[in-house]
Amino acid sequence: AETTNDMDIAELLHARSSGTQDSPPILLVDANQPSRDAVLGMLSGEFVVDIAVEAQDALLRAIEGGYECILVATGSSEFDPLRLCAQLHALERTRSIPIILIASPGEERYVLRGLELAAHDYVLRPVVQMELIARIRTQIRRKSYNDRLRSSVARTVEMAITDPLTGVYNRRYLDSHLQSQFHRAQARKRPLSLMIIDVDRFKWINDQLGHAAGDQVLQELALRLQRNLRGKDLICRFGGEEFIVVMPDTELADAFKVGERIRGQIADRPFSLDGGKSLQVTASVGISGVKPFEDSPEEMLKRADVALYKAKAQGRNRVVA
Ligand code: GH3
Ligand code: MG
Ligand code: MG
Ligand code: MG
Repeated sequence: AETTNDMDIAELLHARSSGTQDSPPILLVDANQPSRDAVLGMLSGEFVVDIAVEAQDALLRAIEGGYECILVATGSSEFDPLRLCAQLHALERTRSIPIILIASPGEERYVLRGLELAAHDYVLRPVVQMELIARIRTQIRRKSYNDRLRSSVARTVEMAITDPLTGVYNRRYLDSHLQSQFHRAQARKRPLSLMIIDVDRFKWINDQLGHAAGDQVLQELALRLQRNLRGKDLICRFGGEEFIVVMPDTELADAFKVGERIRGQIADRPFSLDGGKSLQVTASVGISGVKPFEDSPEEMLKRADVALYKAKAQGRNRVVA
């Protein structure tokens, strides 16, 4: 993981010093034809320029156009440039596109408000070709750097909280998630349940069929869990062949039903292994619910573990709450 990170950073630094695409697409929003044609003439050959003459069209194009930069010209009665800037900033899809205002002398206060709202830079009329091109290029470079930084950070965070074998969350993430769900449940007096799922005789699977077969069982199990739980339930691989599911807004009795359904989803259909082989797998499930006022995430985990131990002692392939 360390090396991947280092490579990402090297890549970032490289992206910063070298250029990006040859003619990046940009959007020019200007309701005034002479002013529009003048700017268009300055930029042709440098950039691929699309045009919008009013705000609604500009928004639609900005959402779909994949633009590297948007130029918004003031001085039309057709639309309010600052309102457009605010809208572009409010939309997830367009937020990261840099905006450059094209304004007239005397509009400095207006431009300042635009910079506070969402615009990244501005030029004053009469527009100087070299300056406008340089400012656009600077914004495009900055955007490319930010985009790469953001996706690199997202990848790093994802790696830190994901179990590489199964793709579900890892124990580190469970700890922080369970803490916050626990406090949320207590503060709002909402139920919260926790389920531990442990594969029965997993050591036998590993010893008899090999570690790779064991890994396939874990992957398939993670898939079956993902398919049979709600989006707000959090699935995590807690250790070897143990999975934990955190179920917000779920009473113990309902969690028990979920546990039964999952136990069935595992036991009722054989797991497929490499080479067309298949394997009957069962799991035991231990469940606990939050106890208001006198409880902690650690206590919840402990109670679920005790329940799991009972399920094993009673013969496995069962749910105990
Ligand atoms: P029980 O029914 O009591 O749960 O029996 P069990 O064999 O499942 O329990 P035990 O805890 O004794 O064995 C778990 C085994 O899981 C031990 C270890 O070899 C194996 N294991 C742990 N992590 C992994 C992994 O990432 N991949 C594979 N294939 N096996 C693992
Ligand atoms: Mg065990
Ligand atoms: Mg086991
Ligand atoms: Mg175990």
